[in-house]
Amino acid sequence: MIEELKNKLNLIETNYTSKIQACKNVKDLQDLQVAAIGRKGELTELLKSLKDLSLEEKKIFGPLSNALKIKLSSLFEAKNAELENAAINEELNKTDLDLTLPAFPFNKGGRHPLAIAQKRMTDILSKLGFIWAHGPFIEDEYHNFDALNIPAHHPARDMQDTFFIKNPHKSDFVLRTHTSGVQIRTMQKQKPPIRIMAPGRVFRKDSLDATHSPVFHQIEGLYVDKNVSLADLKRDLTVFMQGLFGKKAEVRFRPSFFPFTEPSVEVDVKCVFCEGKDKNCPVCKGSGWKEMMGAGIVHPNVLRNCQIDPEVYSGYAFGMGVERLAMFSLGIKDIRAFYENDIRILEQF
Ligand code: FA5
Repeated sequence: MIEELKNKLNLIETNYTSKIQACKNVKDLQDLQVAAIGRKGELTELLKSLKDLSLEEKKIFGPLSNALKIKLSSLFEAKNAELENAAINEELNKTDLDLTLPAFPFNKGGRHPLAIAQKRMTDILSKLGFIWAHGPFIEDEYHNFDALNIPAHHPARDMQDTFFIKNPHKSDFVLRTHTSGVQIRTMQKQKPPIRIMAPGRVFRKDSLDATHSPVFHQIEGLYVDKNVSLADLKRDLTVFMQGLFGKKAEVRFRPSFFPFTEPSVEVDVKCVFCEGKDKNCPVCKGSGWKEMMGAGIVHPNVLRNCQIDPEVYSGYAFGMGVERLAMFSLGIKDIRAFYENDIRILEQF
C-alpha cells in the first residue's frame, strides 16, 4: 500500500512540475494549482488515504506528502511571479511609457516669508530672554490708547486712525493700531520683573505703498525691572539687529516722540538695498536709512496706570514692524509682495 502511495506521489510531482513549467498564463496556473493542491486537488485527495495507514506507514507517507505540498506551493508561487512580470513587461512594451523619465513634480507647501521672518525675530528675542505674550486684535480704546497715555484729545491718535466700534457699556472697541496694548494687559496681570514679546497683526488707516500697508504686523517688546535704562535698550536692540542682519549691520537711534515712552527713539537700519547711494530708492527714498521700530523708556504714567511704582521700577519698550524687517532681511523691495501671494515670489523662500 505504502509503495503504491509513494508511486502516486512521484507521479503527481513529475506531472505537475512539468505542467507548471509549461504554463503560459496566470489563469491556467491558478486552475492547475486548484487541481493539484486545492481543497479537492489530487494531492489533497491522496492525503485522505493517510487515515487508512498503519502508524509506521503514516510516519513515512505523512512527511513525504507534506514535503511535496510545500515544493509544489513554492513552484506555483515562483511561476506566478514569473508570469506576472512577463505580463507587465509585455504591457510596457506595447506603450511608449518611459519609466526612466523623472516623476511629475508635485507642489510642496512652504511657510510664508512673513512667518519665516517673524520666527527669525522671535528666535533672537527668545535667546535674549523674552517670553511670548498675546493680546486681542479687537482691542478696547482704553488698552490701545488711554492706558498708554494717549487721551482722547491727544494729537498722537490722529497718526494711528482705525475702525472704532461703539460700546455703550464700556470703552469703545478698536481694531488695534499697534501691539503696545499687550504691554498694559501684561502689566495689569503680572508684576516686575517682566520681559515679554508680543507678535501680532495690527490695523491702521494707512495707504498702501512700497513700505506701508493698512494691515501689517508688529512685535512688541517690554522689559520692566529695577534700574532699566536707555543703555539696556540700546544694547539689546543692537544685539537683536545684528543677530538679524549680521554683525556689520548699521543701526541708528534717533530721538522721537511716543506718549507712552520718555525719552523715545526711532530705530533705523542702513538701507540694505542702496546704502544711501540711490536717490530714487523706493525703500529708503534716498535717505539711506529705514525706520524699523519705535522704542523708549516706559512713561511713568503708563507704569502708574498698571499699579507699578515708577519710583521703584523702570522699563523699556519697543514696537517693531515685522514687514519692514522682513523686507530687509529677505531682500524684498515692496511690502505688497507679502500679500499678493504670487507663487513665484513665495516659493523662493
Ligand atoms: C508704534 O506703533 C509704537 N507702538 C511702537 C512703540 C512701542 C514705541 C513701544 C515705543 C515703545 P510706529 O507707529 O512708529 O510706533 O510703528 C512701529 C513700526 O511699525 C514702524 O517703525 C514700522 O516699522 C512699522 N509700521 C508702522 N506703520 C506701518 C505700516 N503702515 N505698514 C507697515 N509697517 C508699519
